[in-house]
Amino acid sequence: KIIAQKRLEIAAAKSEKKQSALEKEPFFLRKTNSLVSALQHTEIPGIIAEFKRQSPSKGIINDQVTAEFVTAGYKEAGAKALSVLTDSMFFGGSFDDFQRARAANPEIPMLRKDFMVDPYQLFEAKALGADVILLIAACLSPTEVQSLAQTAHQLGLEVLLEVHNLEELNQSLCDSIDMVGVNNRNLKTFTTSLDTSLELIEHIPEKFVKISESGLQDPITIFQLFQQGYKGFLIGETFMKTADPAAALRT
Ligand code: IGP
Repeated sequence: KIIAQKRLEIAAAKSEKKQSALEKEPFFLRKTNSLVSALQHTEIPGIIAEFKRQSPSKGIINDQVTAEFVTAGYKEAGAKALSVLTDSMFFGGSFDDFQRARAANPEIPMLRKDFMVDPYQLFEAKALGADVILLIAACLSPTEVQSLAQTAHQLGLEVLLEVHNLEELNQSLCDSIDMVGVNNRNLKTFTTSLDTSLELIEHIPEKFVKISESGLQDPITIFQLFQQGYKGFLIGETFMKTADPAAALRT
């Protein structure tokens, strides 16, 4: 359902703005900030703090705060990177949120969080000022993963491959991936289990930076996963459900 919706959105976007027009936007040639470098040799868990207004599982999480306020606060509180949703239909995100967050934080790696299914979206990501894009193994064939990852690299974007299980990992992992994100949220039931991260880590080759995603709430768990080899921790709801998300990161 999500993918069908994306295809419609992309077709509309393409007729409004050609790829060649995206290439002329001011941010398109900007030098990106590397998330791999920010996480690779970190001696403390790297928090990737997410700006997420709503989700299919929780409905509205927070509609009282702006992207620039929250993300500037996240950075100030020590986040290593930011993730901003650009999907509007399911997550209430927007390009405007992303651009405001980028403008407020020029120097931090930023992930465009969306369902990427077409190379056009990679050009969009670059024009928005993104540094990293997400490829979700559950939504793409292994060939699509590979070709989108290659195009992303040609544009200077880093690639985070998201997997939920061993099958997705084994099928979709390829050399054009920079980082592997293990999503603890089961896409069918929406429940989260840290066992997913604990079980998959040993199957991810050394050279990929590893990130644990979703359902992370307490520092003890994060340190436990860090000891197992995860460098990055993608956290949205725990912060966003509070009135001051950045304050929640600080504590
Ligand atoms: C953040 P949480 O449970 O901390 O809010 O999760 C992030 O992992 C989650 O938003 C996410 C997501 C996604 C959202 C992971 N993969 C793909 C949209 C699309």
